Amino acid sequence: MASPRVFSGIQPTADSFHLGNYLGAVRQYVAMQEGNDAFYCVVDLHAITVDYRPEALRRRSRIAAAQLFAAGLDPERSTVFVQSHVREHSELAWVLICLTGMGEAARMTQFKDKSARYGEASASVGLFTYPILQAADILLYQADAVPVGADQKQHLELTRDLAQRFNHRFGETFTLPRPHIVKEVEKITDLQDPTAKMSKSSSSPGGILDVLEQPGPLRKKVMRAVTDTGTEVLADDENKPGVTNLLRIQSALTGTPIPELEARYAGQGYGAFKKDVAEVVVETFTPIRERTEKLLADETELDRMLAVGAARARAVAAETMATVRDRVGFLPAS
Ligand code: AQP
Repeated sequence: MASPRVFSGIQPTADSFHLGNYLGAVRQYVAMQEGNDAFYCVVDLHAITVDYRPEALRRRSRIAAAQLFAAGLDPERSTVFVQSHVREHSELAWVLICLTGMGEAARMTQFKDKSARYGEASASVGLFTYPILQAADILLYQADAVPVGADQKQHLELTRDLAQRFNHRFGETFTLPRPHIVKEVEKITDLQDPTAKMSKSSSSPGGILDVLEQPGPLRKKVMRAVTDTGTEVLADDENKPGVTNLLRIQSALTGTPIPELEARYAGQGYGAFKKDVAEVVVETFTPIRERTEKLLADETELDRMLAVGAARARAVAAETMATVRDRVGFLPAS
């Protein structure tokens, strides 16, 4: 029997991934290359839905790909590629756009949040249709599972709805994907605003821990993370969101259950606890940063690795798209 198919995408919208991207997504990508046929994509078409500069996009796409390999994706086992190298993403998106209701698209909360942030009048139609392109990304590869953070739940529901609608109208074509969300790390929060998601576009510099950041600033940010006026290291989302976020981070990075951490720091206050969290973040990120720098030093080789990924991805995408073209009634091109 064929291995289950896994697909996920990550945006090249910053000069580094952050701890939320790493724990919520990238670390799951690495784990899921075992026993699955895994496809991971740097989604540059998604990155142009908001304001950007072409040179920065090119640089960030390479940085994103390098971080994926540096975090542990093995090009022999995983297909790692850049979205714009596979034309079928845009083509399938158009077909799915024509199956999506305006009201359905307008309900997407990420669009509402982002358009409010950038100013509704200047939000692009691309930002509005972003979740439909995401559905196309996933469905092209007939993915069974999609590792993502909690913020992507609603987009995955739309993806399933569109797959079902297409299958119902044109005949069984798409696999219905399920989100793979790891509860403990589904929403890593901002260190300065521990009820908000840690985010590339909305976190302040003090609130975000970047994978490619140097140890000094990483330590400083963890030590300055907002906690509360108490002294107890206890998980309590309601009353201690900052401490709870740090406990989740330490637990995920060390594999130590939270109750064990609570017992370890009982009566010690926040200082010793934060120091240990900072150390484990630095220990995790340093080798990834060093490997990323090495990969970025040889762009020709990095581009070659991405070309291999794109060729593998294209083969799968072309097969799905040929079926779709036929099912929806397009004439054969030859
Ligand atoms: N704080 C987070 N906790 C857990 N998972 C997270 N993800 C993002 N933030 C957190 C997951 O990372 C993957 C890639 O995200 P993305 O780059 O495609 O876009 P995003 O979700 O929009 O991430 P950001 O940082 O918040 O970017 P901006 O600010 O540009 O919107 C996804 O699987 C996401 O769930």
